[in-house]
Amino acid sequence: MTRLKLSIVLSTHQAGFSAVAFRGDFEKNVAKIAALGYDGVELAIRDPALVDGKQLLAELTRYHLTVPAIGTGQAWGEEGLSFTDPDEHVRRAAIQRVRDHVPFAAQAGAVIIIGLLRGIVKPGVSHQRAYAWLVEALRDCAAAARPAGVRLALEPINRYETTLVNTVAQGLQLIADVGADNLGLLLDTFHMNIEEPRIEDSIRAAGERIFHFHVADSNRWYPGAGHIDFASVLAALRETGYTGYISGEFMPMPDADTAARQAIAYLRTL
Ligand code: LER
Ligand code: MN
Repeated sequence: MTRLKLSIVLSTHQAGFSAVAFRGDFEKNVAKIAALGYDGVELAIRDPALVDGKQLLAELTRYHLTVPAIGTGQAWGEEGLSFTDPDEHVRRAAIQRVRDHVPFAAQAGAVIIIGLLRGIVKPGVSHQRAYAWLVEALRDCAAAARPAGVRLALEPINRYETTLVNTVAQGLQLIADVGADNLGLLLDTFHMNIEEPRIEDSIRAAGERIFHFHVADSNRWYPGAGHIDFASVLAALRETGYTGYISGEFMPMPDADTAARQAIAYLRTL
């Protein structure tokens, strides 16, 4: 059996999001991640204008690390950008931000993650209206990414974080409504453990539309620290023919180094 390709989330700047495994001090963390045996880093980038993509890639290449995915959620968390804000300027800025990620994503060979950047249904906005904005925005972003060969991965996120697209079934419906072949799903075991009746069945349903995969245990600690059956979940993922990365996105508990070490030690046993 081929070895799982493992990556871990790393932010290029300080960020508030607690599931980011390593924060700050980029080079030191890259060295640590490589030494632990990870194959890649998933970069959380608030604004690509703030990073030197060439330099980033050169540094990662030195450590033989790839970049399977780029996380965009900090633009929501720190700037309030979203595809579904009632203010058209905010929606436009969110779309532009995804377009801005395309050149570096193409260079890195990374998928662009659409997580919380899609937003939530804001007060005074109907679900239908928000959903229509979301479809429009994804069409725009997918069309901008396609010529560069870049794919977008929409992440179903649990009900406590968003009211738009919580389940895999809703994600697949959205993909059908958008109608773009470079739009797929990012599945996250933490969210699936809350929303899906059976995680393995949802993985099978998503099949070839799985463009990226996040792992955290039921308590959002590193895999192995909670009660998700990762042997069964990853077997279902393999059955779909998925050859991408398994990316660790969990809380830095009890501390970031221990979590990163425990995660890879556990996942390598599967
Ligand atoms: C991002 O990948 C994610 O899983 C969200 O829960 C961020 O809040
Ligand atoms: Mn996630």
